[in-house]
Amino acid sequence: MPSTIPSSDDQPADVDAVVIGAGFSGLYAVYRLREMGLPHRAFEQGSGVGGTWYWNRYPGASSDSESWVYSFTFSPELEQEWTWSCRFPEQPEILRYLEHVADRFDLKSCFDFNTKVVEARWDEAARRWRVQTAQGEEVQARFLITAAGCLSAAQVPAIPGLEDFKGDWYHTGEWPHEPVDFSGKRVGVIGTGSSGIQSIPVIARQAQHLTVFQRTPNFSVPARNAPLSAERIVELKRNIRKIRETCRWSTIGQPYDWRDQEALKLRREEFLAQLEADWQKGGFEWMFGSFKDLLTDREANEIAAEFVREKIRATVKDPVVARKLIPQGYPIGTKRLPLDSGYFETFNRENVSLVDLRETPIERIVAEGVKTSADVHALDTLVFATGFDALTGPLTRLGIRGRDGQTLQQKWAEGPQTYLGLATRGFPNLFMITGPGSPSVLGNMPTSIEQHVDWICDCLLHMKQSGKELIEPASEAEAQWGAHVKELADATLFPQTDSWYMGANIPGKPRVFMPYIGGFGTYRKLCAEIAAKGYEGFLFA
Ligand code: NA7
Repeated sequence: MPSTIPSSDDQPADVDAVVIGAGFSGLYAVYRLREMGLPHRAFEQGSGVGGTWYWNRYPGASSDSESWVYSFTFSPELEQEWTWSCRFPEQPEILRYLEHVADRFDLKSCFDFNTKVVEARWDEAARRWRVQTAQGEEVQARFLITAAGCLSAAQVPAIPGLEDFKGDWYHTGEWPHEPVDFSGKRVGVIGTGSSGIQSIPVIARQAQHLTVFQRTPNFSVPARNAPLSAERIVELKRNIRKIRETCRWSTIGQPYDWRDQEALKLRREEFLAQLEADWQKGGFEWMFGSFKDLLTDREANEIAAEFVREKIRATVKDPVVARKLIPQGYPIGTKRLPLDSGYFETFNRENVSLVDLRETPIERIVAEGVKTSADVHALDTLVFATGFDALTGPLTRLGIRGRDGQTLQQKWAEGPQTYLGLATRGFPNLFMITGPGSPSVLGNMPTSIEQHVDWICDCLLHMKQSGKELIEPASEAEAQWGAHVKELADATLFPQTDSWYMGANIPGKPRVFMPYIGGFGTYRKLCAEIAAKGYEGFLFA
């Protein structure tokens, strides 16, 4: 193991591993590294822990996974002592949870906060990563572990004139820490993805007037969030280990899975009755605990899509507004399906108006507000709920350079190439937690994260015990994995839609379905088998 050279602030400048990020992944990574006795440094550009939940403080921000699965499983004591208040926890509660985890396991001392990594360069001669921070420190590490999240590179679209706007503007993914007061304000929200759909009902209740600028109408399923009763909490805590075990082997890291049944084999009334029964449950189960052909068969999908369109028509009173809100032309579920708490009902409010940007596109932002091809919409506050450079963005912006100075952008010019979403050829000793090519955003994130961190740490232990210094994927293994990820995606309806899963929301980004869609349990098994076969597909030196 390397010697430890003290840096200016008495932290070692030569370590075994550098971890970037202090969200769920970074916290668990440093917990495991410390447990294994591997010297490490960890950097976080925010002033505290939380990752997604540190940055996404917009009104209504909430987990779309149930609280009893959207949390760590590594400590049974933690599971028993922490009590969630409701089914889908909101951002402040999740942040409190992550703060609690960090304090309980003394993880904050492992991090340098307010410290942004601006470059990580592989030094072939020294067999080290040289990690530079914006604060001017250089740390050397044998291993670089990215815990930078999948949806952390906020995307403000290049609409001309933003600098002229006289009001305040915010992006949901970089929300201020102090509450934003919308009372008495004319507010505009651009974007109707998950963040827009969560924030719009809350902002509408506060604002004098809310204008929603919608480019693509979205499907949404009711969350039916509710407080957890004392009895339910006791029951959940009693069964929590069993619930977690089911999540580990399920398709999307949830305690439910596809029914072993095809929708089109049912009579239509039976299919519709089941959709209705599942709709009443609320949450993702409506789609991902439903029939297994919903995301592979356009006809089955269309019946489910029409079921939701009917719900929108029944909810929105003004038929003209309802027509604008109704999604058409892409299969339901192939854009990230939002969960909502009164989203469509919000358009029945007197103080809410909808601008259909397909009819009247935004031309520019002006001092008074947003100018479309039809009007100037006067605004005091503008909210960009316009999403993220998903999956690859958080990694490419770290300034990672592998062998021969190659950047990740260069390597991934035609789309991300990875082996298992964990590593990429030409970048030795780099591990990506929930990288592109792994299930990541298609499942419950903490389940994905813990599996990746455990796999990486086991691999580091294996290398330590067997005296191996370097690891990277073999070219053939990486190519085969890429082909497999594509083949699985092509068997579904996902590639038919412009979505951030496909990189379609970022101008110039290659159109590639980025996550692994073969199911979380299958992926976990595969990763374990590869490790058991001596890390098949990886090259060691
Ligand atoms: P999304 O799902 O990428 O949604 C972004 C929304 O912003 C979507 O409706 C976009 O319309 C819209 N958008 C993006 N750029 C523009 C421009 N230039 N003009 C008008 N509208 C635009 O991001 P979210 O943050 O909502 O969701 C990410 C979350 O998914 C994440 O936080 C997880 O909770 C799950 P489009 O559909 O592209 O036409």
